[in-house]
Amino acid sequence: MSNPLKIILDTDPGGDDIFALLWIISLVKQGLIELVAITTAEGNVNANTTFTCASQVLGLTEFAHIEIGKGVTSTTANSEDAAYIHGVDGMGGLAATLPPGKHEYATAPTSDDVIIDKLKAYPGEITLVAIAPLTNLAAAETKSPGILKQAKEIVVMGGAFQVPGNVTSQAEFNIGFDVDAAQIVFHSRNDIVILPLDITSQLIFSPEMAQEIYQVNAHHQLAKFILELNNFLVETSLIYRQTEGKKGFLVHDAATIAYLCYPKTLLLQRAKVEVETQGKFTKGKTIFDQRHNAKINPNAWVALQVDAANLLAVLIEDLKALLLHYN
Ligand SMILES: [Ca+2]
Repeated sequence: MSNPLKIILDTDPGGDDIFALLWIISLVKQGLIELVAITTAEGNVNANTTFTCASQVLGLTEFAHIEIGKGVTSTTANSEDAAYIHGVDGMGGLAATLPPGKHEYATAPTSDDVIIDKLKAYPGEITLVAIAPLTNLAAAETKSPGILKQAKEIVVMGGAFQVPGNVTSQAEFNIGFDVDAAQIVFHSRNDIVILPLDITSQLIFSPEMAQEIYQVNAHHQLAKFILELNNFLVETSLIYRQTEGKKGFLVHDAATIAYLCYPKTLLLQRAKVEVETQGKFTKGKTIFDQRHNAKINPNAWVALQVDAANLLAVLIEDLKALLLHYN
């Protein structure tokens, strides 16, 4: 068996972030992934809250030994957070039901420093999984130019190309939150992998799926957490019209893990992606030229098709496998 894939998860938990993290932890338990560190970011909720949320979920899953960075505060970000979807604690009010996190925010390193240190320690080996606004990655690149080229690969959940945005009619949340950071990251190398709303808006995780996972080990606190988090997210997703009226919530961030471990569920296209950083009506829009003209200098691989049923099926099976580990 080959060595496990080294990952840094850059995240702003956030409900779908938590599902992506639990998927990673299942794959760690299966020997396929090594979680090197978590770098939390401002986004869905503020930096202190995303840090605390990540720490509590790591505690719940017996992974409290994993290092957590605290989010860089962006000077250019100008968007509202998404507490209306995820709850003010980033997890639907469930923070109070979990043991307190073991990580200390005041003394934690900042996320950009964690990214720089780890990429220098393992050049070419670490995959950066970026499921938050790209503030931390851009800060690392600005502080240490060229550092992002030291990642094995950078996999981003963000953008919207042939579908509407979700924070404005044009902009997806992670890109729209910090447009300048996104533009820096997209120009840092020529093989950024982008999982946009085009495919993640098809990933509707339903209450029945949560129930199926819960039943595997209903007595474990993690099972109840998954069920209750799902219930909360389903409700807010319906209120804010995220799922075309279907009962469920969108596990956007989990698409990154599917790309890494179940690539057959996705079809990607080479493209030169730009972020609209100025537009009066279109700020935060992600763009590539879709005309049939010859073009050169692509910087990205963009997923535009997904086998959603298959992706959700493997996510469910891996979360069931995770719960069985705690028997
Ligand atoms: Ca996220």
